[in-house]
Amino acid sequence: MTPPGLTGRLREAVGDAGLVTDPGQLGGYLSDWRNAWSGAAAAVVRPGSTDEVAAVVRACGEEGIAVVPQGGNTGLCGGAVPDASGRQVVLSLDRMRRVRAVDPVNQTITVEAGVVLQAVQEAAAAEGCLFPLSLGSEGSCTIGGNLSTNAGGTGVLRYGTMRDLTLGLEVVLPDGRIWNGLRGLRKDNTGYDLKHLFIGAEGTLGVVTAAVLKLFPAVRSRATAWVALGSAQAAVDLFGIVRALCGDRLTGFEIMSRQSVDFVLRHGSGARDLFGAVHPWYVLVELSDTLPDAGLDGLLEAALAQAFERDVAADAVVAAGSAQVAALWGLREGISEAQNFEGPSLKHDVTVPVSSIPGFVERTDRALRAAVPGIRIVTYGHIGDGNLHYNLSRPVDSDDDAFRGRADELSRIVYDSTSSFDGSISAEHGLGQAKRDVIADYKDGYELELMRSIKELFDPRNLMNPGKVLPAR
Ligand code: FAD
Ligand code: 2HG
Ligand code: ZN
Repeated sequence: MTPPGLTGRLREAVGDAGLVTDPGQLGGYLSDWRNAWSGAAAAVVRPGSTDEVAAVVRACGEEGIAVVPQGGNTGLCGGAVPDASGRQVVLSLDRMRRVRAVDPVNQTITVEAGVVLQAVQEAAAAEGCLFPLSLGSEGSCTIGGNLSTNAGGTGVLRYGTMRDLTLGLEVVLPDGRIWNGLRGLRKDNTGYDLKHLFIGAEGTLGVVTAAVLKLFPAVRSRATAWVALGSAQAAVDLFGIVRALCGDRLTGFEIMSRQSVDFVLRHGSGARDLFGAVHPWYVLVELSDTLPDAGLDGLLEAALAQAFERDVAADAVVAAGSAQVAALWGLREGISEAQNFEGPSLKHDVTVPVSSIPGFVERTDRALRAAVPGIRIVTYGHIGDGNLHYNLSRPVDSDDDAFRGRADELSRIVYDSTSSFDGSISAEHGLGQAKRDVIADYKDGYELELMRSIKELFDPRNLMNPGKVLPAR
């Protein structure tokens, strides 16, 4: 039961503007965008400042109520969704949308946690700088969510993950105290680097309220190619060729199986195939440079010429103009949404060493096809980081529920295979509630015990996003 005084205390903390009570507005906070997870809540609060966040966390702590931090709610493993008890409070950062400072000389930007990623990119661009994190969900996801999932995306190859892009944090701890670690320093060796504990913690150690992020010089030229390939091995070989020739200018290297592209061609508006023939695999390669006229098309063509000479590439097109660049990225970024039209998507977000990708794909595909003849394997992702979204859709003309019923068994096949290649079962989306139990079978027990000790140190009463990340005991 919700403590009787809770609503009054929360209203005191955030005012009427920060308390959501209208049942019509609550729904969006209680389930994820795919409706894969849903829950109930004692209240949804939307604090407008760090002090208000602290007041909410303190009030909840005193009433023994758990807090579920939420950003754009675009996460893919149920981390921002409350449980079904109706006793948790959802704390949305969606009113904390201030860019506090941009410092082009220090190459930093200080933003509140609820700022949408695209708004950070735009604020950086307005100062002639680049904030390089780039995700398909960038129009809705927030910096707090990006930090808490250590988001990756399509620029990791050149710029790293959110962890690499962060210099400082401000966090409200589970006891309501505010840790101000908003330092914009590139060097700071004064003991343990606490910010790294909160990055990737999926809201289980505290509520991130603001961050100092790294900026980079603006990109002034790009070249983008779409390459058809006969095998996953050819994609890895192409990666080696382009990287050796283009070095740091290689900023994106994304793979898509034909099955993935087929879904976008079927469901994406205006999507069209680029080549006359059908190929098993495609790669999107992107080069970028800070010089306006860096000769990138020529460089990319030289790399592709080598790939053709070595029989690595089957066909290729270098985009001519921004409309074609957008169309190529549309084919890539449209996969996640397009798969939803084909029945339940069993999502797996794995990494293995890049050199193991061909072996992983071959072995895992074989095992899955033996288990479910006709299964549609939707493999795509950030192959330059060794990160595959190895998603599954049911066979055509088969039953959604029957496929859902086999989800654990099929995920087990994918994860066992990942593990046999020394990989990780979550490359960038996190564990949330989706993988919090299965991780116990794939992570060293001592490592999990250390994680539990950290959780207990910060949150001894288990009131900060409980039921996420750590396996149930
Ligand atoms: P939410 O979904 O709201 O929350 C995610 C987790 O962070 C939850 O555990 C939540 O409790 C916690 N959290 C949120 N805000 C805070 C805070 N202020 N303090 C503490 N904890 C907090 N992810 C990638 O990494 N790479 C991709 O390429 C990528 N592409 C995507 C494409 C699409 C189409 C979609 C829908 C999602 C994609 N994602 C990707 C997943 C998702 O967008 C990211 O994980 C994103 O970083 C989540 O941000 P959010 O604000 O929506 O977080
Ligand atoms: C991407 O890279 C995202 O497109 C989403 O990480 C992956 O929906 C997915 O499985
Ligand atoms: Zn991804």
